[in-house]
Amino acid sequence: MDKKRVFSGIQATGSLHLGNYLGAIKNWVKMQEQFDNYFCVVDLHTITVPQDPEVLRNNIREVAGLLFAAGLNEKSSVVFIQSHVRAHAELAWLLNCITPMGWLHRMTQFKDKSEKQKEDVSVGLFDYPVLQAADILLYDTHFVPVGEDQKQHVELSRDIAQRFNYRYGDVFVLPDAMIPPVGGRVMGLANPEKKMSKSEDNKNDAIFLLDSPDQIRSKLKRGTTDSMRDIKFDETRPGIYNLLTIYQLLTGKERSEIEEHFSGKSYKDLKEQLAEVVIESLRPLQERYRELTGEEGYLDEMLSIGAEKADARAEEKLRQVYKKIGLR
Ligand code: AQP
Repeated sequence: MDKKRVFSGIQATGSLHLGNYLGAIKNWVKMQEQFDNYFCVVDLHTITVPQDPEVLRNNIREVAGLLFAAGLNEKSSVVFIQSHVRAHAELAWLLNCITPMGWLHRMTQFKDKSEKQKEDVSVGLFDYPVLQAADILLYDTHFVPVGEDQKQHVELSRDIAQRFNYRYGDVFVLPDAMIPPVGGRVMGLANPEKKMSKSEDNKNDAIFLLDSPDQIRSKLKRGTTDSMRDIKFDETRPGIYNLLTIYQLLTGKERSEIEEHFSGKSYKDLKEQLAEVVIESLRPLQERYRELTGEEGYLDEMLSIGAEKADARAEEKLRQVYKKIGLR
């Protein structure tokens, strides 16, 4: 039986963090044998907010390297850089022409991000979800494994696909978001009311995947908690709840077992033990990252294999779309 197709993307807006890992990448790796996978560093999305060219170039390579270091492999997954496959930008334009502005005005991510940008907000940031729809729809994607923050965008991709199919006949598969039951929204350490984020100004808010053991210990030590004592999974106490959730995701233990383990212990104990769990969980990934980036030409070769495979499939879909619209 044919495997269902999965597509997901990740921006190169900065260093990847534990939220990106637990909400997305870890699940991509875990499921890669079960599905036919396309994973992409979405560099065209990344430039919807201002980027320094040299920093951007390095971030793109770092993110791609981390995807392989985390366990994606070129046999089970097509891993590539979005701008290496021209069909993404082309399909986005075609979809722009059938997407009502009102649909984009409702996107909460645009509202949040445009507030930060003020008068510099680009048309690209507003159009971000249409480019994302193009990414997903080009590959006949069934499932889009993402963190909770991306749910609304995946639903929009489905709406755009439906509108296109209604107007021109069946061309696109209707995608569904796939959100992990736990870990879909890892919160910041300094501000546990907000999700952990690459572009957050306070760099102590996120644990980055390439942080050193000392950085990890120090960030967790400063993490915001509360004035209570007991260590319980209580959603009304966001700091402790977040730390326990990270502990749960990395150890795979049951919540009751974790609460029992920390019964009578202090917040300091929790933070110290969690730091060691995070350090040990990231160690193999960090070692693999150093290995593969030290190997001359390895990353370029992997990415060129990925781009070639993605390009072939995307071109075929794009041809169908042009034909349906009446442009060919
Ligand atoms: N805090 C989070 N918890 C769980 N999942 C998360 N993701 C992001 N933050 C969390 C998931 O990671 C994948 C890649 O995200 P992205 O790079 O496309 O952009 P984003 O969602 O906007 O993530 P960031 O880190 O917050 O980046 P910036 O700061 O640039 O906006 C997605 O599946 C996302 O859901």
